[in-house]
Amino acid sequence: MAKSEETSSSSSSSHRPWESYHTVYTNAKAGMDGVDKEKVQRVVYEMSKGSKYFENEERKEAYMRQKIENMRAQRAKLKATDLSYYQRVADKRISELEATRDLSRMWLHVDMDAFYAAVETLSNPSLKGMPMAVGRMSMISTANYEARKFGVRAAMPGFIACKLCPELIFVPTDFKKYTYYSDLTRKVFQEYDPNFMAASLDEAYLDITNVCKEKDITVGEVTEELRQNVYKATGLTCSAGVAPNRLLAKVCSDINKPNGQFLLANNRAAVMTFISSLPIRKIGGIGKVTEHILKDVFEIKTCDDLLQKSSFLCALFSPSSADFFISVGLGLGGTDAPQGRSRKSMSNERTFSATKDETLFHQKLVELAEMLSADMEKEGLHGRTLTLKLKTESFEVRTRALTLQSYICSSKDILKHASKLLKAELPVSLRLIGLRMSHFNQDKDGTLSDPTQRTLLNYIKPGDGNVKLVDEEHSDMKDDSESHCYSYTDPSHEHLKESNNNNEQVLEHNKLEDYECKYQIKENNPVENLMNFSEFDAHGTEIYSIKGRNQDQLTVIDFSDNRNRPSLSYHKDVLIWLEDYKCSICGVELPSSFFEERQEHSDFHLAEKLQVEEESRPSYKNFPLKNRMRQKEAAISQSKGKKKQKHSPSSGKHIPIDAFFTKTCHNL
Ligand code: DCP
Ligand code: MG
Repeated sequence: MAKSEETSSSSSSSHRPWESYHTVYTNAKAGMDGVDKEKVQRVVYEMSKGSKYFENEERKEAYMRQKIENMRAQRAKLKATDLSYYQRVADKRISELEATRDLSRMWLHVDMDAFYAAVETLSNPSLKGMPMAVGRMSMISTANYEARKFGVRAAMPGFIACKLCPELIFVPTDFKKYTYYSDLTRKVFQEYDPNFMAASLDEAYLDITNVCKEKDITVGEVTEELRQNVYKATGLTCSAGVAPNRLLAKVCSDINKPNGQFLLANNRAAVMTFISSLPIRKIGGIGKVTEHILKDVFEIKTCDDLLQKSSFLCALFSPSSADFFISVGLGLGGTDAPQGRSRKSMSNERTFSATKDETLFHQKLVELAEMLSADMEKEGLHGRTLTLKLKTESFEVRTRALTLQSYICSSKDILKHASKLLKAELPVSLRLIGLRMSHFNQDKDGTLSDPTQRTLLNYIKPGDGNVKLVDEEHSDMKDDSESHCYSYTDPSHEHLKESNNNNEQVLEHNKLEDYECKYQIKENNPVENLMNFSEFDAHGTEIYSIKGRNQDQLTVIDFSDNRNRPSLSYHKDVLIWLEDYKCSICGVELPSSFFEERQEHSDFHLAEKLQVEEESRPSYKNFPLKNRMRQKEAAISQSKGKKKQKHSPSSGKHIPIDAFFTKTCHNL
């Protein structure tokens, strides 16, 4: 069938279904310019169709289409008078945002080339020149540039990569090695900017304004020198971009990858020229869904189009989303010195001989809480996310985290929450207990801001829609079904900081959901909005990724409620990002800036889990493989014929698509 589709002269997309099948791994990365994108799409499509992963992709696609239709309908309702009004609103915001432009700093974004793959090649030089991927059959963490020529890339399942590149060599991940090399690079970065911001193991932002003056050399020379020093220290190459702000610096570092650099002058004309033809997708913070909505509803393809269509954006998006889009159109981004951000977490731990002695555990917790509190006090820090680390007798490492609604610092508070986390684990035999505090809040002037002002938690009422949250008032760790909130900050999204909300009143009448700025969720139906925003959920354990614009947080909230899902108990395999970057299920490391890849990765685990659950059903096991395949084929051709007809809940074979929209259908 694939062949006839391939040779078909018809250009109709229904004959080439893969053309509309976009996953994160059909999106080009550096080194993939000459790749036959259609071939990659076709292989990905052919190899994943019929799988749970595929079904989930279809659900996401359907969800996105609905969003687009909603927006189109809203757009069609705008009258000429509305548009001229919103043009005035937009013009005002453009001039206000323009007034914030700061061209006084030079930011450098440095990103290692094919990082994990390059490290593996250092340890095994025979891999040099061979197409190679780091990861497993289930998922690839990265691929070297030789493999990328075949369309193989990070976040792609290994079995698909093998199809694209049969010669592909797989090397398993080894995080110790990557951390070691990352530390070496950071020592170099430190010499150029002691306050550099590490965005992940392989990338960092440096303010090189001062070092250029001190060394009295040009920006280009400093960049060249830094890259050489990284190479000397590690044997690894990196690429860099320099621009007047971090948002643009990140875009620039990708331009001459691998082993290259790109400098954007710090003057307005250069910035505007650069941004004018830049595709919106190149911007960190504009992912697949946003890209499609902007393209399909407003014909916005380049950053300049964002300015041209600013009246529509102001009319149909929340003020903060519109501000973000306009500031991208103006080429604005974060320029401030990241004070108070250098410390992301503080932790301590105690090792002892394995024991079940709960009195000893308590004693250790008291010590740890006191030490942690003292350390935090020394630096004037207050934190919201407390993580308990345990190592069991059998060396299994468990981490349990909770995010509070208010900041804490006292040993009493730390102990109270740590004890709750520990209690849920008892009885247990342990050999290590550790505590970590993260998610600090300290404004530049040292004052604490009010976390209740802008946290997502504000918009979720505990108990609403079976949502359970851990916060000061509502945590109930006695319950078997734990809940975690896990938050992290993405420095690359600093430009997304909410600016003023002058337009709030004006735009209030727009009933369009704010699909990105969840902190503007209407209080009256918060869960619904969250569901609308979440692009995936799970059977039994629901994980919602919410892209928060406030304080640039991306928050993953685990809403586990087993009442509605009796067949599944709370699973240990809830995906959270340990230490801000490690997948708690498979250990794959994904920096917080890879928002979309993280979603994709979560989807993958979700699909994997659903597949396992389905296959473990007695009816499934007793059903011979051949028949199962036939049934799958039949289901595919049936669904093709019926154009995405929803599965009936009674069919029992697949999770009905409706199940994923139950809380939102009346809203769509
Ligand atoms: N990574 C991952 N899974 C992803 C993306 C990245 O595990 N989906 C890991 C492996 C990468 C590292 O993060 O080596 C850095 O990510 P980059 O996007 O910077 O990719 P690379 O450094 O591998 O390649 P390059 O930067 O040259 O494009
Ligand atoms: Mg890299």
